[in-house]
Amino acid sequence: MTTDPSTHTAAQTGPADLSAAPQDVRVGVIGVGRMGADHVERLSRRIKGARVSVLSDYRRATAEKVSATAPGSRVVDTWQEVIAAADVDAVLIASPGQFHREQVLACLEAGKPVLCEKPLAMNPSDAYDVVRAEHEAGRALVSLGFMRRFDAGYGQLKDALEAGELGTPLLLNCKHRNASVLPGFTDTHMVYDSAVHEIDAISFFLDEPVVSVQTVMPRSTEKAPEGLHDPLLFLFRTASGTVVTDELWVSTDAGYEVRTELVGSKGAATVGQEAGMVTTQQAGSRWGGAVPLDFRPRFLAAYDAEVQAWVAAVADGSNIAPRSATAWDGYVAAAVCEAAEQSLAADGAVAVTLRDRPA
Ligand code: ISE
Repeated sequence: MTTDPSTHTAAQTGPADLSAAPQDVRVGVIGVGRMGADHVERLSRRIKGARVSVLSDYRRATAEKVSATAPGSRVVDTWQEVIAAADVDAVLIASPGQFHREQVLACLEAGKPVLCEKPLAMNPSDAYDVVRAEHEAGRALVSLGFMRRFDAGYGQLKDALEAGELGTPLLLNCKHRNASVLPGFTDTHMVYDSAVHEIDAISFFLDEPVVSVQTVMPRSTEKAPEGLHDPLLFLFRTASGTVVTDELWVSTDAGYEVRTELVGSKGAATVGQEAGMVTTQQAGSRWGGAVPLDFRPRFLAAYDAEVQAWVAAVADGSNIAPRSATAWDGYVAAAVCEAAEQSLAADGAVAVTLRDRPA
């Protein structure tokens, strides 16, 4: 990766000199908190063919600090300036979810490819606005950051399904554990922030719509933060009758664990678990090796693969990498999340209805 330390100046705000067109994809990053800073680090150190040129965060001091780690980058005051910057070829959005719709729409307006962290929007109607805008723009520009699609285990399972090795999918059993969550995490975050990954896994593995979802509340662990129902169990049913279970527990106090088992008519396969004895949900847990503490080390390779594939797609003009989640996937996830959240208060399953997919 080429970087030019001489261009690093946090105070510089004007567009770069474009007379010598750089080969690297110049990425503008919006939001450099936990996930955004992680992406800046990977773009600056591990991703080939890209560099961070411009970044912003609502905390200017955070932006300056992160920019100092990314040679050649500069800080601007607003996310609008990131998108508009002449030295930004493509945008990576890692701001809080409630800003995603507006920021992705602005990228579409500017005609710039964008990789947006999940969720695409906080409700299906907002997510559909993005689907419609992209359709009207007439160009596929939106990739959505469901990084598990780039996890090696996920890829193997997808390959096995596509090759017919497992037969007809009957059940997909998912387990998702976090050691802890950030303060302020609510039941809504359980759905839109955490279970949303398994909801996208349904689109990824089964490639068919969810028709209903039931959210079940077991008794909560005493480790759960005040007011949070933890764990939760989700039961999804797809159009063809495959049932998906998702056990989600986000305050284990132990480690990070994501396990996925597909039960097919010809056999079952599990990914996310190393061979050997495995103990979890207790201090000193073992998962082949040490259990990672959060999703960043667990999915480091998946995030790297995701961002590398996106950069390659931007460079070759296709803009969206094979197997990447799209705006449509983001809309589907939001529609299923909405039903899952409604089911928290309902007695039984809630139906999911999807709008038409633009041709
Ligand atoms: C977080 O936002 C993520 O995306 C992680 O992958 C997930 O495991 C965690 O539950 C979420 O809070």
